[in-house]
Amino acid sequence: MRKTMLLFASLCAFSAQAEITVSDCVIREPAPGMNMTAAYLTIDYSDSESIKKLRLPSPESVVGASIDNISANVEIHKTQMVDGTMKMVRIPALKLKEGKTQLKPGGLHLMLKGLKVRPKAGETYPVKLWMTYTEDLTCQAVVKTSAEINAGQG
Ligand SMILES: [Cu+2]
Repeated sequence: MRKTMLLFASLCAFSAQAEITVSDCVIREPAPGMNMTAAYLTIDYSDSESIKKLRLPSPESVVGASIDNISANVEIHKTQMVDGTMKMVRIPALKLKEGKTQLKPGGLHLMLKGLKVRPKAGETYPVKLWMTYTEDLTCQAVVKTSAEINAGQG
């Protein structure tokens, strides 16, 4: 399955030049005793004329992610109200709309499960986002404490 997608992605990447950038990559320092944590980032996407001409069967999407040094199991989560409480729900893919898509506390985020190492505030790790059609995106994520992340929320 993954192989087929990679082949398709590489064929399409040849002709489709979408404008996609990733910024503000942050990994939350895991809480004591927790074997998982979250990562946040902002994706800025615009369909170029060349990608529109391809008449792709679905919007460009993030279908997964890897942060090899930390976790082999990264999921895309959204946060939603279920029976009166906020719950995290796994989604199979994150469809991109024109403009900015923010992964942030209390909303969409990457969930890093089964931590191989415990990231510490101040460290940086490469994050790779798996795309449906275009080349994988990468960014350097900075590890921040929960206090730092909460303070940056404004
Ligand atoms: Cu989550």
